[in-house]
Amino acid sequence: MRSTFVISAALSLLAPPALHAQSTLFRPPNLGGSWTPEPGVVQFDFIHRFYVAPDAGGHKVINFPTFTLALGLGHQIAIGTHYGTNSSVVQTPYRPNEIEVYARWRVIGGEGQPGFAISVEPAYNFAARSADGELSLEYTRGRLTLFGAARGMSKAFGLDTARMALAGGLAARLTDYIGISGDVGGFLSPSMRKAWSVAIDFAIPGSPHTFSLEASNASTSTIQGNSVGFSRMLYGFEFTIPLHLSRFGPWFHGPSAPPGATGSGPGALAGEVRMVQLKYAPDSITISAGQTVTWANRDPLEHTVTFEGDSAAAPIAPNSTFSRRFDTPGEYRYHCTPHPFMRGVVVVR
Ligand SMILES: [Cu+2]
Repeated sequence: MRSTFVISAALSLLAPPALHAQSTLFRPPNLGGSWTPEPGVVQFDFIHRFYVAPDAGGHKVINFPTFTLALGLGHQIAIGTHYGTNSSVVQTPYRPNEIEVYARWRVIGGEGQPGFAISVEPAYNFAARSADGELSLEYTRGRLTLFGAARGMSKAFGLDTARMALAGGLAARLTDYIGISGDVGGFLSPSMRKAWSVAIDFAIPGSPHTFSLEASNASTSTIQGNSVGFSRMLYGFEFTIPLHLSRFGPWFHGPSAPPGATGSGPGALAGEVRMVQLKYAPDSITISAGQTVTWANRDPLEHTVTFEGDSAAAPIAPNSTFSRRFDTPGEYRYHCTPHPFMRGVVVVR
């Protein structure tokens, strides 16, 4: 029992928190998949692809960046935008600035969860002036996720042509930190070049970031850009940056009043739980309905008090407190998100 605890504690410290946070280990480069940031999380991704063109007297690097900015709204819904600055999607008239706005709803499933995940994504591409959409299906078993997508565009490439594209891919996690992924997709018309990609994906230990090294012939990461191959092979990378907005609370409130500290009646304090040496002390506290518990962080690192079903608990800075009032009798189990082996319970009578 004790050795199990020590092992699980050690593993929890080593486990990358990125694994379930819009990680490139769970998506091939040219498929949107079912990526949906958690509520209150802004996802910033940067995809940079390039080729080296022979130029007069030297070499010139031609770059194809796509920025993704998305916000999780809760209920598995996200809104966002993809912005490709050197797009080859719309050629007549040439519109290299390609902006796509989208919403995505993950109807079932979750990132890396076993079984199926399905998401729907309506979008609008301002360069093509086209209403686009993607229906995405994923199947995860162990370290492997398979992907399929059906795409529709009302005005593909800015031409007056509605088109459909299909795509498929896979992501295989060789370890918790390293994966490989790839995909192929395109229009049903055989005259149009298919888009493809291959990548090696890394989770950066101890951070929420993931990183991919990619090769692909697709220039932008929009529904249209992911559906057509360009005349050259591009190399590049993708870097994912989830921004938990609650982390920035101390900028505005000072470290002694972290966001997420729920209001509480000052006279109803029932007890204090300290967070010290990676433990809640005491780890079980019994109070009466209507009373408030305060957690005080006495460790030199951030903890959280995350109740079951509460995905966006705010970090509690060193020497800060968090209070919650409990009005309904019951057992309230909680843990620390960065240190999941830290567990406690509030019993309300
Ligand atoms: Cu902790």
